[in-house]
Amino acid sequence: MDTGESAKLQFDPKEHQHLRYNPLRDSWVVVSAHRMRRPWKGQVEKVPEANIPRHDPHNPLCPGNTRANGEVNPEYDSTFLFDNDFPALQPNSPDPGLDHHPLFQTKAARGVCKVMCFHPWSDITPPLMLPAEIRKVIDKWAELIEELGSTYPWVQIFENKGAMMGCSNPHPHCQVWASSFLPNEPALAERCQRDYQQKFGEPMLLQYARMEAQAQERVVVENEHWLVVVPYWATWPFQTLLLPRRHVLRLPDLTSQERDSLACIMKRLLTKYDNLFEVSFPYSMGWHGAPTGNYLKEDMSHWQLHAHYYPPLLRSATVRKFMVGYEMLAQEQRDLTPEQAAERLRALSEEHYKTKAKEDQANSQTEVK
Ligand code: H2U
Repeated sequence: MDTGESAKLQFDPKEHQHLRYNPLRDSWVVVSAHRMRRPWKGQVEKVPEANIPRHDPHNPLCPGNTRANGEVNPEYDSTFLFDNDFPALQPNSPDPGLDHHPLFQTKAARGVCKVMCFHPWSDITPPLMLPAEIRKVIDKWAELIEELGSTYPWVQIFENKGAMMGCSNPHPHCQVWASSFLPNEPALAERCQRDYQQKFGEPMLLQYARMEAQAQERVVVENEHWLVVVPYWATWPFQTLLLPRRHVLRLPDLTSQERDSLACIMKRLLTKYDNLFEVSFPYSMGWHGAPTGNYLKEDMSHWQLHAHYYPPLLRSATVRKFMVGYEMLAQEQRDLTPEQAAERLRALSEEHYKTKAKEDQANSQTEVK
């Protein structure tokens, strides 16, 4: 395996492939940054639609329009929450009964699915919303965790942004699925954080945020209450992890000041994302906090609230990272180092390219006059 040559080389993470450990998933990722140099002749994605109308009379998510189930949306002027008309989880599904064979196991799955529109306009996205408007979304998220979490052990808030991430509608919105079971990803995060606290005596992500804030190498944006990093173990090219600096278990525990501060940091991060390739940046994002329902009565202090952003783009607005062959059959692999990704995001302006373009246009018109 080792030809003896490797001993003579000085390790450089940008040049030499290596493995990194993801302590939240108890798994490893292959980092091979030198692969960014390979030519790309593969699939080229469509650039996201730029001319979305503010109000489309046929879009079921717009104010005043009729949805698939015949219900008419109110003329909402802020956030708007409704039950998903095509829910993957329903509250009253019958029990499948038990099959005791280990190869044919089944369990009951119950829950509710909701959709939340962020804003009445279809031509706006979170980075272009005002911090006060994002704050309303955060308050609604916290309310939903409180309300649905009073009975359900897991409430997953997630946003699929852009057609590339399977989003079916350009209107700014997220989904909320509450389930009677702890899904695989949070169950893994639960086990890993519990084990870490038992072994090292501190919540994993609290310690992690402190160490990243000190090192600065992978920090993208930060403020008094929050920190965004490209995690040491990131798998998606420009994946980020949003962490509070204080120990917080769940969204409803955030103070008013922390929520305002969260709205600001989300806007800064998402503006940088859009500025990277001057495109409305696609991603799937979601919140992970301590489980709820019956877990509310248990000590969950090993948990730390956090949000994951998983964007698929790699090289440009049209070339994405595919998690296919090796990733599906062997192990996750990434092409640029998390430090390189963080550096690129950090260097980007916090003024949105669309806002800047409008300002530049206005200035040039003033000069002509
Ligand atoms: P996505 O864009 O992430 O697919 O979310 C849109 C959701 O909105 C989707 O889950 C729901 C779809 O079921 N929806 C309704 O509930 N009613 C409608 O009339 C259209 C879309």
